[in-house]
Amino acid sequence: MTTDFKPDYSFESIREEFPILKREVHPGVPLTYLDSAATSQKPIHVIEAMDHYYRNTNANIHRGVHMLAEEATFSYEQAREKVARFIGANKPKEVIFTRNTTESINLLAYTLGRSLLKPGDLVVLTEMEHHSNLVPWQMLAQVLNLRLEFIRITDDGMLDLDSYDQLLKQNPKLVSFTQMSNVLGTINPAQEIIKKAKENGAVTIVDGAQSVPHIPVNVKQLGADFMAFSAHKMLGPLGIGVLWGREELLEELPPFLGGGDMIKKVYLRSFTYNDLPHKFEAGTPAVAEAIGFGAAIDYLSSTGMDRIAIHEQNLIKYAIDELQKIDGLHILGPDASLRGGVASFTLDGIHPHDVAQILDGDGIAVRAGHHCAMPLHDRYNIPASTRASFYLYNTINDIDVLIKSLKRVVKIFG
Ligand code: C6P
Repeated sequence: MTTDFKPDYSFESIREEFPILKREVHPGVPLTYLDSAATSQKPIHVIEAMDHYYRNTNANIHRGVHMLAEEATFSYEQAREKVARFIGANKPKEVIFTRNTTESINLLAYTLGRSLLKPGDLVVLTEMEHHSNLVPWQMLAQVLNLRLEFIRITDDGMLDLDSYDQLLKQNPKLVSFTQMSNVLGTINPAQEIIKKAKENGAVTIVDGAQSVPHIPVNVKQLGADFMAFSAHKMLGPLGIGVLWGREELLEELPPFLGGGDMIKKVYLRSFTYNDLPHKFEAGTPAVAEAIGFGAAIDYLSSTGMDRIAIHEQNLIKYAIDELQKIDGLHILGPDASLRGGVASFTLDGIHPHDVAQILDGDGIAVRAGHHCAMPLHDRYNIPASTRASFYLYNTINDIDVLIKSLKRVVKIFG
């Protein structure tokens, strides 16, 4: 270690609770997992909660009167309550379980497209969006003839709020943006963006896929109308995500998918739909995954989101300091103090896939490519980047391993 960084040693012991961190990825080469922005690893508590469900309870929910069905329903609804508390929602019924952030945003595009939005309406997004918060709106724009405009990003990876002010003068109906960029790491001033949107009468959607796992998020404090995020990026299982929405807005939206559980009465030619949240949860849901998600939230809450955010702040500061010392390495995005635990970079003359391949030889998992944010990479005139991303189980040693391996990459490619 070469800076005056003071590590939080209590985070070292957390690694013990993540079984996968003990494995070797090549003979004699331990795993250094720096790809948590893609998906996080799972603590033993989450794995055991899901295992316990399948060994002891497995049943469909909201349908049976037998003991197993009642237990499964109770645990599923308890997970919803945990999510609601975690994000400061008013009521559990404001939490809709979906498959992931992508499905949550598609749900909104589909239902807002059938209620709020009309041909010619303006939807404001940003240039730093993940494809999941671009393509659903592009698809809807094709059908409804909407106008899409974008808050610009500055050369150092911040939102250009002057360009936002200009767009607000055109009275957008909807403003949808990421709270934290999965490439730049930038933490956007969500409260300010939402406040301005509200003053101009626009509905707001926050893509919380990268923020909810890493920083304390309170939807009431933010003042947002809707927020989307995924369990798998916050220590929970794959296959379950959340759409949170203000009750009165969710009430106004039409249902999304049709089928079991989302109905009240069905006739041969018509139906009436169920109350929130069931109106948006058609078909048998991911019950074990909801229970695992609940266990993940217990884990994050007991660790403390404030502490996790500070730990990641320390890691990213150290990482950026060290990365900057490598010749020909260019970091995308703002100063460490303005971002979460994500560092994407390019190396002069070396393709990100070659970088990632050599790092993999040293047991290091990073992501290389466009990270599902092609327009963002276009903005910086680069086809791809290499991304290292951190979570509560990462340590200064992980970063030292990364830096050593990157120096090897530079040496190999001369
Ligand atoms: N980003 C990454 O490696 P899903 O795939 O639906 O769980 O999450 C989509 C999504 C939406 N918004 C943001 C800001 C995201 O980062 C992601 C997922 C991963 O960056 C996988 S592409």
